[in-house]
Amino acid sequence: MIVRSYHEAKDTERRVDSEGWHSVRLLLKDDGMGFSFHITTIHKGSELKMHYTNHVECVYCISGDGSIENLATGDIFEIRPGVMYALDQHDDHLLRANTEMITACIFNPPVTGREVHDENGAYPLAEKPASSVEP
Ligand code: 9YT
Repeated sequence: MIVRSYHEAKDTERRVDSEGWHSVRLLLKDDGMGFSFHITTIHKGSELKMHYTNHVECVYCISGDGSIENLATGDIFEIRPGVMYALDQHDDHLLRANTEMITACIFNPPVTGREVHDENGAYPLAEKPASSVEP
């Protein structure tokens, strides 16, 4: 069993800061769960373009409000406490925070710890999937 406190983890290297957000990663690849689990705070007024081409992610809004735009379709959804979105199609998206927004996020495959977005708004894969290994 793994038990961790956000309040303790937030002052360790589990906290990652980047432009417009910070995140406390409570479960990582090394924990062997098959997913990672993060409490991510989006700073007020941030507009984050993200495109997780290597991961699927779901996000649950705990507090704050904003919106998510699906950049493939132009659809915009309001985000407020109790709303979940799942990027099941590796959806290219824009997240806007009207206020500070606190979210719980799950990534599959799990992140390893220090990832921040690359120029395309993606995180690299920790390792290539078995199907892409060259003979
Ligand atoms: C809500 C959101 O954008 N989540 C992304 C995950 C977060 N940036 C992290 O922990 O890397």
